Amino acid sequence: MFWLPNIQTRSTRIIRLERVMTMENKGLPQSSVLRELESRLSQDFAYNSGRIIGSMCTFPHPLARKVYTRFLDRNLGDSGLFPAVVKLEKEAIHMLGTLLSNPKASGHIVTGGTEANALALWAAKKLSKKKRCEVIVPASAHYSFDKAADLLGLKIVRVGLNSRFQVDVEAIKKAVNSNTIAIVGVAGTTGLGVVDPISELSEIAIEKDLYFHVDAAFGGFVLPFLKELGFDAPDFDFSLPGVRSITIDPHKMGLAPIPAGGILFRNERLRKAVAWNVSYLAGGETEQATFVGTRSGASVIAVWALLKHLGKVSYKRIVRSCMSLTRKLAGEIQEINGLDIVIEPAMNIVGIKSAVFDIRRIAKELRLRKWAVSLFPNHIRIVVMPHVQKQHIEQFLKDLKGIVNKLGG
Ligand code: 0PR
Repeated sequence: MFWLPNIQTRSTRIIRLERVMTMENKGLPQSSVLRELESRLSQDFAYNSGRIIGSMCTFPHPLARKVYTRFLDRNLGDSGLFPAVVKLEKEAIHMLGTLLSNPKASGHIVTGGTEANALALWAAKKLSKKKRCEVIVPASAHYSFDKAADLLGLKIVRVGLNSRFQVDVEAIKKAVNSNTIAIVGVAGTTGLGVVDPISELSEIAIEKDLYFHVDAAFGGFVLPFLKELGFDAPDFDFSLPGVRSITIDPHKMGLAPIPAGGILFRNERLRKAVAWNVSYLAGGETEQATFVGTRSGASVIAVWALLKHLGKVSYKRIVRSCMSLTRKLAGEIQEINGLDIVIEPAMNIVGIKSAVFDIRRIAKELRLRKWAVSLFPNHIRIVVMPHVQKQHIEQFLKDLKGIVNKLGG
């Protein structure tokens, strides 16, 4: 069932539902299409308002926007037509691999973390000789693993967390059985930005000869820089010998335009597990190792451009400023009567909980005040992305205090 609001244009003409829903016979002038889009889309949330504080995406960097629009016809689904883009993708993967302690990593810029995680499980399945395949994931793992398992005919086994919201290593060991093909660790959980004990999981994977995938969709562009900034950031990447693949998403903290996820395999052999030959395209024998066929070369070019332009120094500066606001936010929430943080933030994600108020009620009040937050079963998630500035955090805290006063009184 579709629902579209009636929109009052400048001439106060009401665009009727049927009119909006049908294709024009004689097309409308560009100017009126653009006017209508401006008017309708202005109703959405905008990153630059600072009101989107529960999302892992942000406004793409101006260079990425420029590059993306300039090269938006490039299609990596037909690599023979665009060998220069293929080369840029290899270079981008090489740069990401180097960031993740493995310049020899092989992989692709894909549609997002969902595709990246699914490709990792696909590789694990294809490399395994087992009939009934099980994959062990933390209870905190993103739902993309459930989607992938459904598609690939795998059984997902979710195991519990310890008091620091990391996966319980002993529970993982217990869950391993003869059907297990892979384990997953998360470096920056969706709900709280927690990093699982990746080095311990790496050891288990080696000992039991299991495929080990690390989901650093969010943390991949945070942890390497935190470490260099002197924060206490644990090892999570290819420096740990059991890690076979990593998800790292440029369209989250990498500031790239959507769609840009990243899947990196430890070596070319692993990537080849999901590669398909395509015989008939302009390049002659070509190969695809992604779920999608036709895919955005512009995304890849934008990621390459950002890695080259921002370099480690600028990404570090961005992470430092997000972290300083995160600490301010976390500190001040603890000062508000009846509210607390779930755990000291390991990255720029804060979980707000309450032992006094119904957290859903607080989230509802925040939404009424036009704050776009995410609501998890026991906490509100705030993600301090680069578009979130000090004044936004201050206004948010003011509103939060107002809500607590209202509900408390
Ligand atoms: N892995 C982790 C750890 C994630 O947090 C996410 C998504 C994914 C994988 C899947 O990534 P894609 O969404 O790129 O496929 N995390 C965000 C979330 O679920 C996705 C998101 C981003 C949602 C921006 C809303 C939003 O406004 O919260």
